[in-house]
Amino acid sequence: MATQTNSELLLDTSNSERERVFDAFRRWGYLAADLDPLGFFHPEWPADLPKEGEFAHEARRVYCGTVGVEFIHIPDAARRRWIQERMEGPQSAVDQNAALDQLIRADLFELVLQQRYLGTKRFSLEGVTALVPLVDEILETAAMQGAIELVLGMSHRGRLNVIVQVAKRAPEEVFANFEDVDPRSVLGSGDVKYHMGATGEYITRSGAKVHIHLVSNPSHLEAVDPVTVGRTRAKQDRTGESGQQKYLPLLVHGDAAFAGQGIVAETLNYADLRGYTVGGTIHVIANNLIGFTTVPRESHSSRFAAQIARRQAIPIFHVNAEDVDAVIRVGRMAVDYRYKFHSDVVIDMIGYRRHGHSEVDDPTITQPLLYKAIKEHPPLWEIYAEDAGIEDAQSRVQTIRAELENAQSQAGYITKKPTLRELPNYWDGYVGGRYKAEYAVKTGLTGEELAELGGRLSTYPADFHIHPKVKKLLEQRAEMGNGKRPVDYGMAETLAFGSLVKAGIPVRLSGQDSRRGTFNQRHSVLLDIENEQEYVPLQNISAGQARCEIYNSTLSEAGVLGFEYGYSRDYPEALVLWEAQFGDFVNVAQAVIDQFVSAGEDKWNLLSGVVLLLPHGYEGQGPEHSSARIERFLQLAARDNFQICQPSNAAQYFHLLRRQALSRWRKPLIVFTPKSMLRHPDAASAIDDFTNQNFMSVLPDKEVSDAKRVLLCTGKIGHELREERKARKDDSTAILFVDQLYPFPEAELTAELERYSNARDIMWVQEEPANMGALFYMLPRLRQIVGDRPVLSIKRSPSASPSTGSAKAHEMEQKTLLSLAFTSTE
Ligand SMILES: Cc1ncc(C[n+]2csc(CCOP(=O)(O)OP(=O)(O)O)c2C)c(N)n1
Ligand SMILES: [Mg+2]
Repeated sequence: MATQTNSELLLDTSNSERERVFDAFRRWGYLAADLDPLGFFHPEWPADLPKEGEFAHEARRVYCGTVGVEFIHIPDAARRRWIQERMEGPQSAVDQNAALDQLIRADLFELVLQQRYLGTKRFSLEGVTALVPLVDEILETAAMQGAIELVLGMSHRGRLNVIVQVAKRAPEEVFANFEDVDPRSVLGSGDVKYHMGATGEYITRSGAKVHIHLVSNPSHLEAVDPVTVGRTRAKQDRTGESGQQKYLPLLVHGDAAFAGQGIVAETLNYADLRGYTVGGTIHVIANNLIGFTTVPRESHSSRFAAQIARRQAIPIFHVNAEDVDAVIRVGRMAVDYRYKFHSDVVIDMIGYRRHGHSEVDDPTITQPLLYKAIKEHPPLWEIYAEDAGIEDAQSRVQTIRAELENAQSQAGYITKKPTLRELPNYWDGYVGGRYKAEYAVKTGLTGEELAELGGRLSTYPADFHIHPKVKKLLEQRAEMGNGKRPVDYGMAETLAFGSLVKAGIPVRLSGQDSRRGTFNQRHSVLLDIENEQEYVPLQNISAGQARCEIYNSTLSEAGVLGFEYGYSRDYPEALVLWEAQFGDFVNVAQAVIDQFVSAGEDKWNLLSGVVLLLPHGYEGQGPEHSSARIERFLQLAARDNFQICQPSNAAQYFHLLRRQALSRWRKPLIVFTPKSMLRHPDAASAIDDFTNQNFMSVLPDKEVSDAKRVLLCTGKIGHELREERKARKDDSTAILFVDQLYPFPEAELTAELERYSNARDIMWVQEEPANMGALFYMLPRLRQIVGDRPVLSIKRSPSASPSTGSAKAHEMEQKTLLSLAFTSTE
């Protein structure tokens, strides 16, 4: 009977009363479960649940005990049946001795920190210390399923405890961080101790090793989620078919953050998608029923913080954090479920928070009654020892305490601040830090290579029914490849990708509508118009080529960029790109940019070569389709933390992409990409430009050698300036494109400006308003280069919004800009 599904149950009229009653409990029992150790979160008894009767008692024991499971919303009957059998069948054994030791260790670790470093923030785990036996069980079960690494993303709560109890780092290392033994080594950089990543080795009871990788985490709650999943995916991809089995991601969330942060929904949403799946993530909400000073009724409209996960067809296990055996069994079930169905699982473990949000807060001001109850509540290990009938708990406490105190007294002798982290060896050979000339690489290809690639990239199987528009595009690309037609950006990009995968360098690009390309420019995946079969020329270049994967992403910026950043962290050999639909939407991913892309190396010494493709340019499409916010990236730029470029023609784009993949200098690359210029003849390049040059940070002006005026600019406006110059029959104005804004190409610019030592007017021209664009960044730098010559600027008036909404107003403004660039003298 227990193996029947609900739909079967509905059809089976002879079905017993028992099943009818059980079914009600399977559906609604979680609402009446006993989940809060302190009893503030009251069970609700839905009207449809019978209270009395033999079956009701039996069903109530299973579904309204200290575990409440939401699973009836899962449409797949096999999955529901699996959970039902595990819940209703015999319960597996728990090693209570081991669990007690873990609880004592977790509690005492916090206690020693509390006593020795009073008034320092540590974000104690006390109240949800069952997290330690839970993660322990997750590791034990995962190891049995074949896991070799747990990729763990978590925020502040209990992180230090997890580093010691789970990642098995020596407690003295964590204590040493409290001593702050070597502040000089991190002046102006580094991060607080409860954000640092850690690696370690967990050894299971049967002696198997599981590597622990705790991902470095910013304060921005949940921002680490997509990064952790992306990192896991990269590790899985490197491994091949058994990747999902070997690498298991675990995300530990706070209750308030899980309910409140949209990036959680973004990350859950791509769990089953081809480009993003990791075969299931385990989510644990370390639910202390509070977020700083905010209680659940102020924090989410739903009864449970986990509600957001209900839109997925995944189970949610609510469990009382003080029934440690139940917590352990739920952990076991969750991992088995993940491995069986390759699905995400949520464990909502409900406890409390022993102290204030951090240990310097007094929670009795905001939650006086709750904290009165907490004060009187014994630590979990005491309750557990008593329930389990383990009598030597006190002597275990003394032994463990002595051990920790000894470790603490050693901490001062650790003279170098521990990093708690080792780099995986696939990072060997890649470097960060400041740029050095020796990192330069040759990026051109021979004419034969280009012709061959061009051929491959513009052909498809003979029986493939191609769309007539795509056919035409491919015919044009074939002509571009053999020099009969100038090469446009779309072809330049595919040549760059094709040449890289041919050389064994994987390429992964994702973004909204990126397979076709927002501007109809990419067409990386060809579709047969009769059967929708796919053909990807980039995957059909040569036998031993690397993977080329181009995915349409979900409609997400932060979640997807976080994923790609994470991917780049564990795949330095690959070219990993995220494309914004329009560059304007990049600000939805601002937290990921600020916290990881820009600051990751500074804070954690972690490198990434992720590429951001951000369509940029003022083309009369309104305030949200004009600007990728060049100014924001320039403001973040320091100590060569990333590269900011705007390639002004197709060949420049080609060389830039290849440079990024081929150089051993691993830095994020921000590329402002074209829109209308994608097919503009002025931005197309001769095939020769793909052979005999590299990326140039400054494009010289080949037409004007003796100039009275030098216009400096970046991107589309430069081409418009050239047109304007032609229209004016002007032969005394030179136009220089600055294609690399950062690191600042001082030597190249100096050389170019020296060629025009007679020029009186040096002008920075931009289409962005005065408070945006590269103006604030370029002016002081240009002034330094030109010495006593004045540097002027042409730009739109300051504006609160990037552009006008009127296409006509835009055109008038643009005309004025172009005209002023040639006439203004002030
Ligand atoms: C995006 C973001 N907003 C606000 C904060 C400030 N903040 C830090 S912890 C916290 C409360 C978190 O509550 P919860 O998620 O329940 O975790 P807990 O501290 O209770 O474990 C807040 C608001 C932050 N770190 N990140
Ligand atoms: Mg909380």
